[in-house]
Amino acid sequence: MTKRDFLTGTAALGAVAAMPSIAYSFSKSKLFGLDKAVDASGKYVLPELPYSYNALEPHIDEATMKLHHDKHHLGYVNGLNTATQKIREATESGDFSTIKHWEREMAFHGGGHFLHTIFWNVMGPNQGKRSSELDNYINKSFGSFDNFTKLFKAASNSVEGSGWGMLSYEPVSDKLIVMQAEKQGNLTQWLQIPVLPIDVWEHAYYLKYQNKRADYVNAFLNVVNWEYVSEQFSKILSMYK
Ligand code: MN3
Repeated sequence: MTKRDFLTGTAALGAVAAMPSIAYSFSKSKLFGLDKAVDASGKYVLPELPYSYNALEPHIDEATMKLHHDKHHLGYVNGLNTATQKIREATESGDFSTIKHWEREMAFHGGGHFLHTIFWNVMGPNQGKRSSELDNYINKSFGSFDNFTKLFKAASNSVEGSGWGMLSYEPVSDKLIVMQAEKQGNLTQWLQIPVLPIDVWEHAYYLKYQNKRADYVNAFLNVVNWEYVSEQFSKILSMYK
């Protein structure tokens, strides 16, 4: 193992610490398109949208998608690469005086990069159908799909400030849960695996919906690609069974 390999591995372990469920469990799979979020050298890269910028019209508008993907998401990719590089430099030099800052930066931008990659992929111009497997888990976890959407909307609508609503798999109880995440990860729970995240930062909806987040959350639920989400959920379950 070369020094560079070792240090790259160290940085990767740091990313695992920041977002363990995503970075670790998904690293060997093509779940949610996350294999396109990093290149062969280990550098984080902005994946292309899996559809055109206007494919989600009229629910999510083209201008928002361009800004959100090309500017905001790219910012998280760049921030994560910078943080990773700074942590590598600190590891090489033994000077950890700024490590608290860069660990926060890595968690924030890593959360942003990985969650946005999932977010683009769980939406699409075609909605398909939920699998019976996913429906079974929704029913055993929430009672019904209607109950799930009510909870998902209430949780997403009430995220304080910038953040995410999240349908997640919780392997300890083998159930689905809905959580909020402030910013890109605060308030989340280790070991939960995202299944359906919704970005509720204002940049995700303000151009079209202004302060009406609830309208945007409703619109998001119109563009969820349930067939794709069902397939990813099945892969997640297969990791644990
Ligand atoms: Mn966003």
